[in-house]
Amino acid sequence: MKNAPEITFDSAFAEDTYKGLNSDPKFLLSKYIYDKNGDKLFQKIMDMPEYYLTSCEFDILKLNAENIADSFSSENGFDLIELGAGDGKKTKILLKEMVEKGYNFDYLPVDISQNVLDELENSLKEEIPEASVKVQQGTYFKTLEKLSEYNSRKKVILVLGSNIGNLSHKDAVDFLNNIRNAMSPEDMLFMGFDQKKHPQKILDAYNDPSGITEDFNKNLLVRINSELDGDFNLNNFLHWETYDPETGTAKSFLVSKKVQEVNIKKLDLQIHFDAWETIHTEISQKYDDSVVKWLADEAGLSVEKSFGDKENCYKNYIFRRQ
Ligand code: AVI
Repeated sequence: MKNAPEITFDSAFAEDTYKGLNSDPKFLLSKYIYDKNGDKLFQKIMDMPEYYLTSCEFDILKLNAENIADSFSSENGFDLIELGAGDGKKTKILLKEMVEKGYNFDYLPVDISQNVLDELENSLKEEIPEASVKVQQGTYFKTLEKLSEYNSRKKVILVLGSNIGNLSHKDAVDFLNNIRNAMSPEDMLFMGFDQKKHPQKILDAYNDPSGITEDFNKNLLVRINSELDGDFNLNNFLHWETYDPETGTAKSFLVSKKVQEVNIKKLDLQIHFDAWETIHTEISQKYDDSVVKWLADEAGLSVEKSFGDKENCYKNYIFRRQ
């Protein structure tokens, strides 16, 4: 990176964008894809036939609902805390099962967006009125810190959707370790991990012909244009996906189709792109049992059980503190 001039940034987005576009090779952070538009595009991705992750996890929960619900249950009841709850479509399968069995539990969905939580709460009132729901607005970690102080009964922490895959192994260990530190010995973590599989199936999931994933990836440029007064021309960039079957890492890029200059007024920045120069935007890590066990070990957790679909395309693991 160039020597940083004395510059103050209005937001973490501004600072991270400045850093990423001044690096060699250039990068942007995938967490900034998710504004209102990015959230909508991700909803569309989850409905795409190529994006097998959602239907695989749905099937796993459906097929094993009874078994999973039984592992969660506890004599004194439990709190089911879901990090990044979204529309709760998959979680509702488990909630229905637990309500039917008369389990004593509270459902605490955590999400950064109050809007998402309001919608979830309303739909739950209609579809599963028996469930006790206490929505928690905030970031994962602030909420986990708060919740780690409630130790009156068992906590089950739910993270669905293979969200961990958007983190490097190092960040994934930190993430798991933060969760572990909020857990008591009887608590459980239930988490989804997309698995290594035929490389073409993975590439297809991240490179749909309808261009939804391309729009999702380019939402980073849209945000820079609107929030930082940039002049990226979206047509001058190509959405490109790679998958390395050895490491299990899928990577998304935006590739400059030509030599071009881009101005970002609020960062007081002009960026030069060579023809075919890349901006790395996202990783979507794929796992196998040994990598999941290694990550868990590093974070002080152990795998207690796992549930897969017929082809083991995707797995949900139950972890406990070591
Ligand atoms: C949210 N996350 C797990 C998605 C994934 O599969 O990496 C984000 C995504 N990126 C492109 N398509 C979906």
